[in-house]
Parts: sequence; structure tokens; C-alpha cells
Amino acid sequence: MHNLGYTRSSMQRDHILQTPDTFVRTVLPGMKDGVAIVHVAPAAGAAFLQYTAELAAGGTLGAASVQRFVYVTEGIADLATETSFKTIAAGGFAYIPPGLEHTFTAQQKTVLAVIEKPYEPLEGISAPGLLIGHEDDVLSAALMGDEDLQVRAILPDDPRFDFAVNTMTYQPGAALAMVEVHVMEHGLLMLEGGGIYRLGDRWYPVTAGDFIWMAPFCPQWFGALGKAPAKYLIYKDFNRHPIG
Ligand code: UGY
Ligand code: MN
Repeated sequence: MHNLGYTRSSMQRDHILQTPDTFVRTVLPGMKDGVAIVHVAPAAGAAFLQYTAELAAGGTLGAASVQRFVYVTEGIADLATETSFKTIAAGGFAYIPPGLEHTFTAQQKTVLAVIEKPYEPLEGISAPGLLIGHEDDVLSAALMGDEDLQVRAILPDDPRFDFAVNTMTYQPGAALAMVEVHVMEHGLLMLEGGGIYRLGDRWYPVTAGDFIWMAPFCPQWFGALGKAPAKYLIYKDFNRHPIG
């Protein structure tokens, strides 16, 4: 059913809102019995790649050419490397360092949020190793003293990582205390609830399932609406000098 050409999706110089009605599914090399929805890529001006991998039972996601972060949004996946095997359920995540051969295999229909980015080494500091965990085991902290806005740093605060991935959970009515304008870019996946996102000079209604890309310095603000909390998974480049 078409919608007379209407969509909330919007592509602007400094941001993209991509809503599920505009998702186009494709197969990436190394995938079997699965499809990928590419949310943002260097082709759009981002320095990273983010996609959703939808795997059927038994479907696989093969190795990446660069470092990779995976968050299981739905289902269960087995992550196998040459020396390890771990089952990751929804809310679980894995950081896979550059060059580590690995395969994700879905035990059932499984949805993965995947982020890939060439690693930026830091002089005198070794690259991080394989890290597997679950969001529930990560400490939650109030953002700028607001108990109604909780942040979980999924990747540890460690200069070896050149990016951060957080979950942010807003109680209904909670909002960012300020309009942020910063050098880091963001990839954001709305996991639960919704609200209003300010991006650049526009305000968008957003809801679970939406994806947002924010370019460096894109003005950004969010306020949660509705009767249930709003939650998103957010990527940002981190721990590196902006000039390289
Ligand atoms: O970490 C952040 O920059 C985060 N507060 N940004 C955002 O939620 N748009
Ligand atoms: Mn931000």
C-alpha cells in the first residue's frame, strides 16, 4: 500500500531520519539467509557504516573488513571465533577488533544492530580485544543529574576504543537539558517509545524502529513523549583528536 509519496524520512546535509516505511533490504557479502538495511554509510558523508541485519534461523553474518560492534535487538545469536564461542541474547553485545575472523549464527529469527568503522590507532596504545557483554550488566548513570534520563556506556570508557555506544532511556517527559552541537557524529536507533527530535533547524516526531544520523555539529535535542519510556542506542566517534 503506497502512502501518496508521504514519509517522515528526511535526508538533509547534516542529518538523516530514516523510517521503516523507507527501508530497502539488501544482501551484504558474507551474509547467508539474512538481509541488511543500510542506515548510513560513507556514501552519505558518515565516517562509519551502520546497518540492521535481519537473520532467519540458521542465518549468518560473516566477518568484517574493519572493527565491528553488534547489539542484539531481537532473538539469539551465536558468536564464533577461532578460539571462542558465545551465545548472545537480546540486549547483549559484542565488540570485535579489526581482523578477527568471526561468524554470527542466528538460533532463531534474530535482528542485529551492526556498526563498522576503520580503527584509528592511538600512538602507544594497543587496540582493544574481543569484548562480549550484556546491557543489563552495565551500570546506569543519570545524565547531568537528571534521574529520568539514564545512560549506559555499553563500551567501556577506555582510550583504546575509538568510538562509544550508549543506550539512553528517557522517562516520559524527560528531555536533553540542552541543544547539543558537537564535533562527534551519531548513529541512533530508536529501540522503544518515541518523542520529538530536533535535528538542525527541524523538529521530527520519532518512534521505535526509526534511525537517525547526525553529522558533526548537527544541532540536536530530544524530548520523550507518551506514557512509556523512550530508549535509543547511540553511536559516537570518541577518544580521538579531531584533526587525526
Ligand atoms: O552522547 C551524546 O552526545 C548524546 N547526549 N547525544 C544525543 O542524545 N543526541
Ligand atoms: Mn550528542
